[in-house]
Amino acid sequence: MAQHYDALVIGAGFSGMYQLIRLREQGFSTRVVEKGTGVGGTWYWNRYPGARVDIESVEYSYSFDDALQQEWDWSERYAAQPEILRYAEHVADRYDLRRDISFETSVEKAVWDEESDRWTVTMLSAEGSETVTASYVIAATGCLSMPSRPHFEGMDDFEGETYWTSSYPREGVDLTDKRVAVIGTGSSGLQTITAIAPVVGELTVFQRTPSYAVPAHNGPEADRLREVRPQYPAFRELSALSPLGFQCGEDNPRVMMETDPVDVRAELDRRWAVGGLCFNSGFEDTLRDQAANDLAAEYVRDQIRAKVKDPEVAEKLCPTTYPIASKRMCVDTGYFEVYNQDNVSLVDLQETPIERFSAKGVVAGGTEYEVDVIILATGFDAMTGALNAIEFRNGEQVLSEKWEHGPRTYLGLMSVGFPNLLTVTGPQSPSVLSNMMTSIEYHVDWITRLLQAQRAEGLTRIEPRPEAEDNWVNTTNDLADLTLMPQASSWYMGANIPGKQRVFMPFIGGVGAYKQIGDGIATVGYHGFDRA
Ligand code: NA7
Repeated sequence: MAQHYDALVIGAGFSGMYQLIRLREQGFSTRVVEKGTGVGGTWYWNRYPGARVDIESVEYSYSFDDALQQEWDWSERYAAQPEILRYAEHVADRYDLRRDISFETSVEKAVWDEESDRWTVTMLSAEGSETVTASYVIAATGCLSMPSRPHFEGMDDFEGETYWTSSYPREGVDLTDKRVAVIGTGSSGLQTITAIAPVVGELTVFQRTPSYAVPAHNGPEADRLREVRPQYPAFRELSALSPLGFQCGEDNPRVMMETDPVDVRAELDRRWAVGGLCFNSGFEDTLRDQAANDLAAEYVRDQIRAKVKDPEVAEKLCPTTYPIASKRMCVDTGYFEVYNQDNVSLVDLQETPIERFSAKGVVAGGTEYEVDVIILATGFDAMTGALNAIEFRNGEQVLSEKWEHGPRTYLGLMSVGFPNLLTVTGPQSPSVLSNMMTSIEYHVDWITRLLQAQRAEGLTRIEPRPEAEDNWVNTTNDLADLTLMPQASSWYMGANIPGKQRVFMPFIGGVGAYKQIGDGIATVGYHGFDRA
């Protein structure tokens, strides 16, 4: 007989770990399955040089246990990957999580059994294949966990070393004095470039699309911790009700196009000086009015022009082809200044696309760039990639096939036809448009409350109603269409993956509004769901 669990959780990142803590507390038998050898999810895999969070450390951490937030010291305003991974490991130790986690194991398939209201889950590890059953499957699979690895002609011919940022070697790579190429200039690329520029011999950056980046003004976090700690619970409550799941001082955002230009400039200056992703939160029309967006975008371009000495290089680094914030903005720690170094050069792939890799390097626009190492920072099949990689099957229906033309969910938590399958920070929830920690905690708490309600009422099955799902899909699309977001070829739109349906995937109505909807639905007995 296959081992049975109340819940099977896929993934031991921050979602899966917290889900295990909550379900255990409530006495649900739970097993977590994790591909890696340790906890931490994103922070376990992404070990490239300079990897760093883009939300302030005091916000990007668990809030569920005041003792935990009182005892953990963050050293920097924006913690680096090793510190965040240490935090994840600390949490795993503190709550003794590892005993319920199967590491180096991947879920291949989950099949719904209509008779028993259970999922039969097949997983694979070095020991072979194992089948278990679970009343609920909770996919804590992460939004940026399925790397996108484009193929370049001649890749295998390259005689140097090739690394992907999403699976960078644990032990690091000695790049001292080497000739290094970096392909990709999203967050991962920017952070890698900034970190390695001081040590490499030569650095050639291959840029297809430049990024808008706001300075982090990173530094010690001790003062901020001293200020926040005494009032942490109240601080977290504000974050949970804020638009982004972290605080940006946007209680009364103004309309940029109705504000005196001198005041607009002063507000942008003030936010630039503070740094970070709150840059856009001073005005509520930045993301919906092209004219306002243009002003904010030009402000950032002027900052880039001021930082980069060579005007031609500066222009190439200036994003012009998409609205500011319609692609995830970057938070940098001296990125643009890197181009003032003599050993750093920029190849604009819009002018000279990559033709192929050669034995000696990268060929673009007829020029062969000879390098020792190529680092690829080409992004992820975001939001749906990791979910679609698992065969979730109910009879003839498979989730990835249902989602062929874009994800369809109710609240980003469940999808019609797949009872008792829940997704933490799934598509059509705020997820990647928010502080992931806030959104993770909200979803995990919501799911835990649901499972308690099911048990208390003697119910064994829950599934959204088709009309609830239709309404939610329409709501998320309509909200996105009120903004400039759909204009960009972003991973929010699935546009970075050839053949992927172009549709805006996250819920853009804000974390606070989403929480009110989710709480309301639960409070009235899970409106829009069929339960039995
Ligand atoms: P991103 O933001 O998707 O960046 C990927 C970068 O790689 C981006 O500049 C892409 O250019 C570039 N790219 C992708 N494919 C190619 C090919 N074939 N040739 C050249 N360049 C390519 O991923 P990141 O890992 O940097 O960041 C993901 C998130 O993690 C980030 O937003 C933070 O939230 C943390 P493109 O823009 O598609 O033209």
